[in-house]
Amino acid sequence: MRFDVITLFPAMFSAIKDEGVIARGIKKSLLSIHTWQLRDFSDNKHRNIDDKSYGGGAGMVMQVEPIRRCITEIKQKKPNSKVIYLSPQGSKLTHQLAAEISQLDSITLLCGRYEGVDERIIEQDVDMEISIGDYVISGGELAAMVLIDSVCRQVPGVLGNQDSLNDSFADGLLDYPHYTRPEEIDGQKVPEVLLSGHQAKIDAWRKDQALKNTQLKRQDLISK
Ligand code: 4GN
Repeated sequence: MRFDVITLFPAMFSAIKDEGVIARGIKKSLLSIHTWQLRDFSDNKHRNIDDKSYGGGAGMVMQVEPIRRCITEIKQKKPNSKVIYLSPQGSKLTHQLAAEISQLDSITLLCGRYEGVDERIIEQDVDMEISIGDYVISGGELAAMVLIDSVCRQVPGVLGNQDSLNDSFADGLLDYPHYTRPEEIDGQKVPEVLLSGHQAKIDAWRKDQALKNTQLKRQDLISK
């Protein structure tokens, strides 16, 4: 799967490209992440890509032309790339939506700064507007990285033996509790059943814990 990212801060993406699960996916040629410096698509010597907002008010708006030129260049390589804009106005990113996106071959992520992009980009160039949650952050980059990470976990081969099937939310429930050595610390014991070696019992306990966890912490997930 290929990601093309349009951003004013390409260096931020070293956070996911250089280490961890995504870096390994890149090494295995299952993933690639290409960043595009939007300023390279400016038409003036100052490399400006933004201008004042029509109607007034504080803050700058990202202009149509540089973004459209950049998308055109990406689509010369990947004509079917789906363009996603990260914004608080988007549909909420869920495990399910990440799974659907992971089926695509190529996506382009547009990262906004300032007051965001000219609305005509959203109308004509953007296929999907996605939000990572009901809060505002200073730029679309961190949101794009959250999306890339959640999508890449579900690309076959990126995690060892399909570990994402065990992720929280994969079955609509929260996770069960996890324990490792030592068996006892400061009087706190690992639940007996996990030491029993009886896998069916362990599976049943984990299922029950996941359900209880969800009931206790996220009643809204049960109601759905
Ligand atoms: C996305 C972008 C929050 C999200 C963002 C989100 C940059 N904040 N909830 N900040 O997914 C206005 C235009 C804010 C760019 C945008």
